[in-house]
Amino acid sequence: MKIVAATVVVTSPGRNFVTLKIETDEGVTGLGDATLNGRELAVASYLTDHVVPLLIGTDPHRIEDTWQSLYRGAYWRRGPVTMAAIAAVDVALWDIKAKAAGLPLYQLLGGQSRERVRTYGHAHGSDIPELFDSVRAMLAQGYKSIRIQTGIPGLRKVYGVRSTLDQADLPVVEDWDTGAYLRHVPRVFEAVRTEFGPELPLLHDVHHRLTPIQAARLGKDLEPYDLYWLEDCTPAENQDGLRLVRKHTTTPLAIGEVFNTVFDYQTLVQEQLIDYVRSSVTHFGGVTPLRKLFDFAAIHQIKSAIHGPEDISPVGMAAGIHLDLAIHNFGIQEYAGYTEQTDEVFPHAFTFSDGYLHPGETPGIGVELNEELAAAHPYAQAYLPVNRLHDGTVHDW
Ligand code: GCO
Ligand code: MG
Repeated sequence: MKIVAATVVVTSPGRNFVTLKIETDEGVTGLGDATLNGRELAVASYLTDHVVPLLIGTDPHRIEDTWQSLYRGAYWRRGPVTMAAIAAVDVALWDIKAKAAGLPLYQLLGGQSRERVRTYGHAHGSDIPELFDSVRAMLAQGYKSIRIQTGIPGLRKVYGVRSTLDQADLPVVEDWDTGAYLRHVPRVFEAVRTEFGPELPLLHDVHHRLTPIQAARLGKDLEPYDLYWLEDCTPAENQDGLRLVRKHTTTPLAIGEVFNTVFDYQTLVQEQLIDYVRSSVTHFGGVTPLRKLFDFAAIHQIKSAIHGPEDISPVGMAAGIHLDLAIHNFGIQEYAGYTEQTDEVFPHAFTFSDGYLHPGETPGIGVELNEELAAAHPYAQAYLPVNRLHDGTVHDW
């Protein structure tokens, strides 16, 4: 089998997605997700201008070799643009291999280790009553584990609180006050536990905003509310900082959605400073390296928790769900769901019901791209917000 064409499709059915389609001389095609929220066209160009010419004429079955040649052959290693581009190729090749074998991808990854994939969804409210309504709505949709995000008194707009997308044609400016946040969040969890009882698994995303000592304090303050995890409590490129957090609190920690390679996790995993690795197929270079990360994490009793916001396309999501079903050290899968418009552009075999996902039995990853419909939703420039302190200083978003 030979690759005869590879094309990049940028479509915006409500938000931007970048998809790579690889075609072979035997008529089997594969799809890969290359969406990097807010920097989409950089990856599209990386693929079209620099990667596609290298693929034409090669054997799509040589996934490991292709991955290594794109990673090592670029000389300039790592980084989100490079790794999203490599991910798209990797997933498209796995899609082709599994279709050629007539098997859903999870069968090539070792077969299922469980019947279905547990998810968590997002509840949010600008205040506690609004948050309670949102938790009830999530429970009604079947979710069994729920991430809790709320507004903070005195702040206009905080990460995770609006369901509409945090995108705009210029970055929205949000405001931040660490003291107000640290005082408020434990009260929120106390209220949620009182209302919804001790059993519901609850998660919270700090979104990289604290120093290690502040994160340590928050982890301690939240211990009575028994969180499933505290996510991205610090900007974790400072891996050493997690030692301090870990010394102070038993609240489980999840980190890694902005990481691109296993090297970003080296200290965190080897010293067991975290409990869940959060990378997605799309931002980590594909199924090939993510599988290796999960095996590395497993040795240290760390579980998977694939990043699954709306800005991972159904193609990237599907690839993740196949991994979730197959690996032994699965933890939980984030699932924000998709709009009808997105589902029409990307018809998929994976299903969500009763709080669980299943990748389906369609050969490959089980996602198609409706190219006509995709063309009807052209790219629209969009940025993530920026975050500023009250004196105007830029803070982590
Ligand atoms: C999450 C994430 C996302 C990111 C988004 C940025 O836990 O789902 O933090 O909400 O902010 O993916 O593009
Ligand atoms: Mg997050």
